[in-house]
Amino acid sequence: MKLIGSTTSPYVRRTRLLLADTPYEFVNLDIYGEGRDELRRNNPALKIPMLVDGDQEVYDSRVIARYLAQKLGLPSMSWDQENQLTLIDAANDSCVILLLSKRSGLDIEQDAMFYNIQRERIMTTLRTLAAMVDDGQFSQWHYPSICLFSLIDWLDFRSLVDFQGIESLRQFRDHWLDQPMVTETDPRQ
Ligand SMILES: N[C@@H](CCC(=O)N[C@@H](CS)C(=O)NCC(=O)O)C(=O)O
Repeated sequence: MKLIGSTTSPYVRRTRLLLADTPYEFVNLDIYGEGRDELRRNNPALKIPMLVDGDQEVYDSRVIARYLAQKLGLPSMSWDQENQLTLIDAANDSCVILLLSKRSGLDIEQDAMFYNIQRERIMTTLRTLAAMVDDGQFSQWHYPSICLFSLIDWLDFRSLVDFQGIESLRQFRDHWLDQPMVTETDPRQ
């Protein structure tokens, strides 16, 4: 299997953590720079991660996780876990939008509907996820925990949110730092 991604993407990191015990080839692309042509050749959606397993291409981390669960016999997710993943992805997508806006020289603090709804979504999803952490819903190292860990560590790395009031998310991140492949996939390296 070949995983195409980058070392900084939280969506790629979740897949790398899921594959911690599985041999595969990792292709690290700079998707906004010299790796963009290779990305264009591999995925018309122009997003990472994508997985290539023999003749089968799989786009999108969520679909890759389903593919791997089937292939490797990993546990499937409950509907509540699917909802957790939807909240994590919603926060993650809005934060990617903020990061790309910042890199484009746009003022993400401006009082404009587009940015107001991103900030509101980030706040509501992260508060809900922090409450779920407090409730013990992420007390095992399963795929939803892997995804939440990758998001929170990336938000911290990019300094994208203020953790005041949602400190349990950082505590959750700190709790899982010793898991396999966490150090090797640290985006700060
Ligand atoms: N739903 C996708 C989201 C993937 C995603 O947004 N990846 C970012 C990198 S963190 C990306 O490729 N962004 C490129 C772009 O938005 O142009 C997944 O779960 O794989």
